Amino acid sequence: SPYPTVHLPRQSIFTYLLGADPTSPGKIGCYPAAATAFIDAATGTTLTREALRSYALQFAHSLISPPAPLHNPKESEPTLLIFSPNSLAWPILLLGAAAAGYRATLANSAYTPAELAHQYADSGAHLIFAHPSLVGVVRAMLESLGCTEAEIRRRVVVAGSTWLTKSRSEEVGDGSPRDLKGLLTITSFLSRGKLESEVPFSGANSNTTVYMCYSSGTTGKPKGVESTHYNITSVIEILKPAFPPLTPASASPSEFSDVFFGVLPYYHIYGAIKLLQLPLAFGVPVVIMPKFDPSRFCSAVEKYRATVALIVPPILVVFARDEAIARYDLSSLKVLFSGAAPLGAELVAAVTKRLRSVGTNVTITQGYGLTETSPTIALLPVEHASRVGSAGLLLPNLEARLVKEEDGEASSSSNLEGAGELWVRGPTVMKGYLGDPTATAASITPDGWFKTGDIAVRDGDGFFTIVDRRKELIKYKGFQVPPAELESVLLQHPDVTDAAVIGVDSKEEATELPRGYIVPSSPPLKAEEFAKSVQEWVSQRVAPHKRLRGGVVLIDVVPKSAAGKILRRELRERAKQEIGV
Ligand code: 4UV
Repeated sequence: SPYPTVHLPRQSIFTYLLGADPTSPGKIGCYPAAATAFIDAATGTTLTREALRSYALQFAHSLISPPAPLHNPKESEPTLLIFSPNSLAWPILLLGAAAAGYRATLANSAYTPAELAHQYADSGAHLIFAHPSLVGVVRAMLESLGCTEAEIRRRVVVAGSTWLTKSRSEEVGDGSPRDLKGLLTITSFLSRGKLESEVPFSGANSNTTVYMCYSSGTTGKPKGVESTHYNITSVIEILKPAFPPLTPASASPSEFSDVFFGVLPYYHIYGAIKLLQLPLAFGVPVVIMPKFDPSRFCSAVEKYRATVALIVPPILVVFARDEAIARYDLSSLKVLFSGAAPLGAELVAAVTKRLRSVGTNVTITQGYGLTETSPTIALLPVEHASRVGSAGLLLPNLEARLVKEEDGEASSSSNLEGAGELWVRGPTVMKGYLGDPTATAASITPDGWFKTGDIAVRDGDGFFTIVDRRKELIKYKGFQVPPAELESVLLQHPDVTDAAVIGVDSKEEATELPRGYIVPSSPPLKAEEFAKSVQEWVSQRVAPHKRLRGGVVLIDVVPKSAAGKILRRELRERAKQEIGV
């Protein structure tokens, strides 16, 4: 990295973000206790730093000594699963879990019962904190695993945020009374006391796992990414030098401060870090909104005078076209930070021009990272935003190599010239994939290099650009779509004998679309109708971001290597011809 090395603390994320120093009363984590930390855009309810700390310690207390009907993990690693759209409950649950010494696994709120079952079973979660609107999915999942009603009641807590917002108007629904019946709510869960501070934590504990987001990595199904306290506190420290200077909130809400805003989901590491923990570390308030809607987004920017918005490229597509842009005062916006997928130069130019035309002088820039690297690896500093398309400079304390395919893994000749697979080493590389030493060994070398599966180039000034992906992963609007998962769904179709799934580019939506290639068990009479029916069949079985929006194509045989590996590159070439790109 071109940046000077920074000092990295060995603290729990709870102390790092919300520590109370007896020598500076009135401050929490070096900012005023009364300063606003989170704002719910739908209701205007705010959570100060003090309230967040207090609720988190209450939550930690309840986790350590759960009420009688709830499951209390005694032997294995205490783990909870959070299944919720963005809400004010998230920072309380995440930081409270950390204060209690729990691991938290964060599940995509669009998951079907089957998808959730994989993460629930794989993570070994003892308790599930579910948003009321998602309790039906949780029930169906637990029932599919053979849980009785009594067991469901011992494992599930209903965790919306109406107890904080004092209003029933959750943007995402309240859940059906039948699903909620008999379950403990977060309010009763929290009502019995509070820890004074987090459970004892020493520097050695900083290598314990605190979060487990799920990522398919370079191949296969989603795996639990073990992120440690040290990974998370380190990523925030190394991001600091690359971030533009920000004005923290004071104790008086009327004074100017920077304001973060975005709809990045908190179950994804990009949102959990950049839109939750990083702003807390910077003392900057965050406006929360669970779903992207152009008018609501613009109206919230106007109302809360948001200065920094965190986004993914498809949101820029909307910005380039939607008339809401012109209806609201967006002049407070200074920076749009994109990430999670490639950012096109034409799109940046179009949105910059459009926003300027409505009086908003905004800089669009981007970061690059992976769940496995906690997540940010590189960031394009705002002052270099004219290098559109570049993922920016390697963050401090990180090392990188660009490994050429022909060099093989053991090569020592890999350097930073030319295109190669980006390998990184440093304090933010995950501990490993939960319970999967084989996958861990395949992605982290014995001397600590993590293989991103992305192909990058680096220019003479040290700026990296991601040019391709070697791994099989598909990204739909920034969300991971593991082809292996869709292939196993397709193989369950009674009339499909073999299947392969790849991503095809949609310039229009600034995303990839999953496209299925299937071998029918017998030639169908109407090929097109059959393909459509299979596409529909998959849609009914997977979360919306995994639908085969790129189409389903019938083929005679799935191209495979001698070892039986799907030759995705051949299919990608074929798709280019079929689609004409
Ligand atoms: O594991 P994951 O789902 O993780 C992410 C993390 C995203 C970011 C983005 C900017 C940040 O500043 C940040 O802190 C976190 O998406 O998917 C990882 C894969 O997504 C692609 C790439 O293929 C990764 O291996 N990807 C992520 N960011 C970019 C990207 C990017 N800026 N440009 C191109 N591809």
